[in-house]
Amino acid sequence: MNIATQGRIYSLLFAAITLLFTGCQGKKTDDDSNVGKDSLAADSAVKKLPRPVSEPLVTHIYTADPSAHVFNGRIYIYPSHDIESNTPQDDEGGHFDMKDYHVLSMDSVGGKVTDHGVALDIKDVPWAGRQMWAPDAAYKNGKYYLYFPAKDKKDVFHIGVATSSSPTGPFKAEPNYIKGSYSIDPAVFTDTDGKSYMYFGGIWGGQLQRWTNGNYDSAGSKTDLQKDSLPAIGPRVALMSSDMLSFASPVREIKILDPEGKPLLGGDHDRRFFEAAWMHKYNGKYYFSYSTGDTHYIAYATGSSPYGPFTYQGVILNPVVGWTNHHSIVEINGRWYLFYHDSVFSKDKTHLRTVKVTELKYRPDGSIETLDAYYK
Ligand code: FUB
Repeated sequence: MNIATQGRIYSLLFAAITLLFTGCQGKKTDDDSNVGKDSLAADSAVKKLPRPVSEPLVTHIYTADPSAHVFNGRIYIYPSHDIESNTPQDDEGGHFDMKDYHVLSMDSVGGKVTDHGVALDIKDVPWAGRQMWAPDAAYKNGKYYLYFPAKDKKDVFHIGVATSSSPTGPFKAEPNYIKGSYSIDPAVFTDTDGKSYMYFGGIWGGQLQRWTNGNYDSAGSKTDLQKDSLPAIGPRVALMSSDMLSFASPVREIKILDPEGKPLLGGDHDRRFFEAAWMHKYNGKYYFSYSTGDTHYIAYATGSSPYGPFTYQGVILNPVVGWTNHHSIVEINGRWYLFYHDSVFSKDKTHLRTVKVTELKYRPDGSIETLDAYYK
């Protein structure tokens, strides 16, 4: 089944389920917004949507794929900047045709959110052709680094890096993408020993299934390996160089195991990795979290090394309105938060999303409570 068909079926199912909810659309938080006005006018559809537990951080632009960090005591969010585009919807997400990044910031969760404007534009990235997807950021050596996937001029995804002296940019892109990088959704994690790692990859439109031999196979599958009884494709990890501009190790595939120690299989769509990697550390343990894509969960797996293997533990966030589910997890003043997105604000235009935040809770045994983005 292709991504568009899956998306339509999922939207229909979700609409049916949400008829059971009596809630109404969350109110807009920004009266100056021009975004979503047309879609909000269709009131009957609005009533079918579940009532969100969180409001969008901003509504004057569409934002998605939030990577949140605390730098110098302030919260910075590095999202994708979703736009309406003329690119027709296709099986590989061509309609996610984003062209720049904005940085958002706030001094506390619930505080005023500032949009710092365009931090990097695709026209200033020499190697990039189209589709600036989910970014991340890091700080080291007095510099801020913006990591971002984009398709090169041959339509192959790679991961680029851009630098700035400020967390809000503007960022200056390196002339070429990171050598050895491929696919999408970089997440850069700096461990307590100062070493930084990039986690990345995404199947289907993210092209990870076309890199099984270390080279891009343009004739490869549009979805996955199509071998359901074999181990699923794993996300990738590489050690970052000390200047944060390149990989200092070969790219490694990460193993995600079931609780019996067996690799999750390609057919296990409820649990296998799809895209949207994130890494955080809690009580000395490594928590690798990710989206299951076509089953729409944010799931997590834990391990004792940044390279894995990681053992599947459960779901952090149940499916949200829209096809994609993407997140980041960050500690802010001793509490933990999940940044995520959904398409409630644009209703079922799944490529137009808004970024949200909610608190995340650990149980005493270190497991994470499953969150719902909507009131029941
Ligand atoms: O925003 C474009 C893509 O959609 C991201 O790279 C994926 O993680 C999914 O959210």
